[in-house]
Amino acid sequence: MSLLALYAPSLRGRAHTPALECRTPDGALRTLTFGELDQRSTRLATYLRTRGLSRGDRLAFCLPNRLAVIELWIACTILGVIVVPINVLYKGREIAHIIGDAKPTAVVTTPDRAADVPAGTTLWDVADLERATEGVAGDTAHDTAQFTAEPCDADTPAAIIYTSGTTGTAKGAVLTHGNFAANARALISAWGITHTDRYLAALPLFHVHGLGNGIQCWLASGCHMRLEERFDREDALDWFDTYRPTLFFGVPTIYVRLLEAPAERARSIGAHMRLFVSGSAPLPAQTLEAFRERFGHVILERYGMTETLMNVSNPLEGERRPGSVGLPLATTEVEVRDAEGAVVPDGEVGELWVRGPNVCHGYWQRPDATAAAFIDGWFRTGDIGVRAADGYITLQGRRSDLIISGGFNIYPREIEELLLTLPGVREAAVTGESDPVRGEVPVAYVVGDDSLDLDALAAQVRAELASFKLPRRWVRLNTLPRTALGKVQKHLLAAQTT
Ligand code: MCA
Ligand code: AMP
Repeated sequence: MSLLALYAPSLRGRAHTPALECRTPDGALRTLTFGELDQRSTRLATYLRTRGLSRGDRLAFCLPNRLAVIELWIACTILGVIVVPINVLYKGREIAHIIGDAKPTAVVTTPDRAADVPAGTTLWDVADLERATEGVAGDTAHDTAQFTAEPCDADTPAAIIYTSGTTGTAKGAVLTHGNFAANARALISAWGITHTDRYLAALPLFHVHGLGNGIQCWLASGCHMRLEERFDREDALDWFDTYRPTLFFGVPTIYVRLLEAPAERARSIGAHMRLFVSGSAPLPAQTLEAFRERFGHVILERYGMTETLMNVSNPLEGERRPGSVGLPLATTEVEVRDAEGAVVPDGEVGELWVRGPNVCHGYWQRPDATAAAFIDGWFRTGDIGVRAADGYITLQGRRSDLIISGGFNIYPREIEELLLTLPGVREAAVTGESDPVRGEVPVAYVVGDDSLDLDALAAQVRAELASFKLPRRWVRLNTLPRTALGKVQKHLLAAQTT
């Protein structure tokens, strides 16, 4: 089994077709065909096997976007090894939790990140893997001619991707090859993706938006991809001008940034684009409208989750309704249910339950969490929404107090639990405050004793949490507003300043 066979029929007969362009370390662009990608990934798989990896093992990576991430993904697929992506912005305790839970054989990263990885973890320098992939390691054991791949079927786990629940502790959603394939098929069909598309990839590959939608749609359609290390508002317009993509996936913050484009440039970009897709966080109707005016495109908004990949999407043809995430994708069923699990009539608010080949089977070694989330084959999303009589679904919030900032998820409970361990803090509550660019940002309300120093507290938190989780505002209070039962009334916090 090779890349070309894995993604047949989209890649069959396309060994000499350009597959992607990406940056070399010195910033130049490098182009690879599907055949070259195939050979390189097989060489990497051969090398990984010599390092002891075999079917069912986990291999984590903590890397910004680069060619090696894609080749690692393909090599692991060939070997039946389960990939564990780690957000590059994570710090020690966040990484330690994932490693302690998934127990990967090794973490592939760059040496500068070694200090963030807990002592005792096996680290593999990505540069070594890259040398092996290039075939310059000089080790005959990397002879790909001898290589036999592991057969992988739809139920074979492909990745464990960590996502938090109301507990604030991240759980690993086990996504299978069948989940990724079903998701890619549904999106390719819904969004009309073909081998003639040119996909500009700037979303991080450690989340399912970039990995599950981006990489899988690229391979399963055989289109062309330009991979960038990360979205950069200074460079993004140049990428659009020079690469001339037809397809782009972004989070709302990215679209807010793109609105900075001068009118003429935006029009010219719009002229060669076919489709802009947004997801991971609510796209404000004003952003949708401003973007339509500037770029001449109505952004297509869709809705998904790590556990389910994509569920609902506005249509390619037909109304893309502002504020709505659209209609269920072809192979996904979506129901709106009440607290007792009964389906509610159209127009009434409830929790979205989903079922389909895109939905994961459960959480890594968490039968309790799996049992709580899955009922009779349906997955309870925790998202609250309403279905209109014509089927369009509008999200209205979540059961938990998730904050989404720039498309990254923040669970207040995680920050609150950390604050309570720090000197001088007696009580802490974290809420989201709306922000014109990021959508939401976290704000911390703290009750402390005399020793509490908010500046020192902020510095300690900075050392422990990914930058996007850092509270943007700190408020010191004498008490937190609580109900008679002692539950913090978070909705009253915004009105409190001292
Ligand atoms: C942000 N930063 C990063 C990255 N993204 N650093 C390294 N690599 C990244 N990929 C850091 C910056 O260093 C900076 O840190 C801070 O974030 C803000 O960066 P800035 O340059 O001001 O960026 P921006 O113009 O505000 O844009 C931020 C962004 C980023 C590019 C939109 O938030 C982003 O990539 N979001 C996408 C998240 C995503 O893929 N979510 C999908 C989750 P400092 O503050 O220290 O200076 S999957 C999901 O939700 C479901 C399944 C779904 O439906 O898709
Ligand atoms: P994650 O935990 O990263 O899988 O994030 C999934 C969550 O992102 C969903 O449960 C939703 O709450 C949110 N989300 C994804 N897409 C959208 C969207 N288009 N609009 C609003 N929220 C979204």
